[in-house]
Amino acid sequence: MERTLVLVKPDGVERRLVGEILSRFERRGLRLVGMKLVHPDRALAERHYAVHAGKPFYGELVNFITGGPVVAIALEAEDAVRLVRTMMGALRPSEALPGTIRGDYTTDVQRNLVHGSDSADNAATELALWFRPDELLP
Ligand code: IDP
Ligand code: MG
Repeated sequence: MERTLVLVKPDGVERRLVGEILSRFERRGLRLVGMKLVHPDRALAERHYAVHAGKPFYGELVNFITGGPVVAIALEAEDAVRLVRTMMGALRPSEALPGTIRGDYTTDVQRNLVHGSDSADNAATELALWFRPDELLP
């Protein structure tokens, strides 16, 4: 079993899509092992997106992700990291297939509703960033 971090980004909360997004993962059969509504400060956002520091979209990205509350969700499944990435859909809107979260609900490369960890190592790091150990089910 593997765990991964999903964030419903501020646009998803604003658009009242939290339930819809969580529901897709639940129906698929992933196990919910942690969840919280949090308005991230800049320090948390900068750590979360540290890998993108220096890229042209980084400043705007940190502004966006700190612009409102997000829902942090910890999910468990076999191959959870890749499974979630597949269900999220591609970054480029023209490549996000119908049936994926991005492919069904957004055409915006930045305001794209969801974050999902992109490797097992990053999942572990990100889960530790967003959740205390006692906030996750054993
Ligand atoms: P991912 O979310 O599919 O893993 P990343 O390349 O890790 O994509 O980028 C992180 C986030 O940064 C994206 O989800 C999106 O919100 C934002 N982003 C990425 N590339 C661009 C861009 O070219 N313009 C604006 N925002 C971008
Ligand atoms: Mg990424």
